[in-house]
Amino acid sequence: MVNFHVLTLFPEMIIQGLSASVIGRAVDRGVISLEAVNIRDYTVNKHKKVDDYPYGGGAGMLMQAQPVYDAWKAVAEKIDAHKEKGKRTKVIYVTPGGCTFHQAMAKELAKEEDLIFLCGHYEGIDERVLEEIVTDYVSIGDYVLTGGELPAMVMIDAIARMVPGVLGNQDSGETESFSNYLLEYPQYSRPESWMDKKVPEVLLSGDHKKVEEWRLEQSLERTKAIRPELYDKWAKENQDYFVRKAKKACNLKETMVNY
Ligand code: 4GX
Repeated sequence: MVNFHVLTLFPEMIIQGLSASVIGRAVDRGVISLEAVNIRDYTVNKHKKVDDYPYGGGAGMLMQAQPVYDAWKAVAEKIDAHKEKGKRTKVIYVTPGGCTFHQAMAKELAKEEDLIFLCGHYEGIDERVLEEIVTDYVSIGDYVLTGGELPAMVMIDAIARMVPGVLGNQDSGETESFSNYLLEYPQYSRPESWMDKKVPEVLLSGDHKKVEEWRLEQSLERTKAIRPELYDKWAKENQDYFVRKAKKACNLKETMVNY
């Protein structure tokens, strides 16, 4: 169970974007919860303003500290009421200036009870409130978006599917790419022939061992070509695979020690 809390100027974007399909059903079933808090609701400005010019000049506007801090405070106090004392709830600031989000991070964060995401807009947020509340600075990759909502949704989706019960079926979320450093192998469904393209023979053979071998070979081939750094990582951790393969090629028994 993870309770996701999102501090944003566009709460409807978060709710809408995560209400469909797998995540939406998980929320309905109560396996995770999702709350989007409108930062604008917390401004003390009588015109509901939440942004202002950056000191020192420069293009664009900055989100001011006050509404962000008060929105966070409201959420943090609600969390503290139902949580054991002393445990600090992580506040993830979604920013291109953070470290890059990855699968292992998703898996770790799925163990938290509550997660607060802070979505910036315009040119970012006044540094002083970030220093006060943010625990983690995280980016989804090296490109610039118009706001933090999409990155927050991306991270929530990846984290949520690692929460037990979210994927409903037997799938533990562990079997795909990245859990084992390899890219996915190609997959085929009916019909057996489509536009004169046949399903690879081995998949129709019923030989499960052969199928697994073929899939691994396909994954390795793709990973080596497209993501050589992932391939190297896998190869380093699976040296025995290459030893076994070499022995097979020489018609040697697996149990033989050398050559
Ligand atoms: N991975 N953006 C945040 C506002 C902003 C501007 C400057 C902090 C500093 C992004 C990404 C991303 C666009 C979200 C700018 N925040 N976030 N937003 N890529 O591009 O995480």
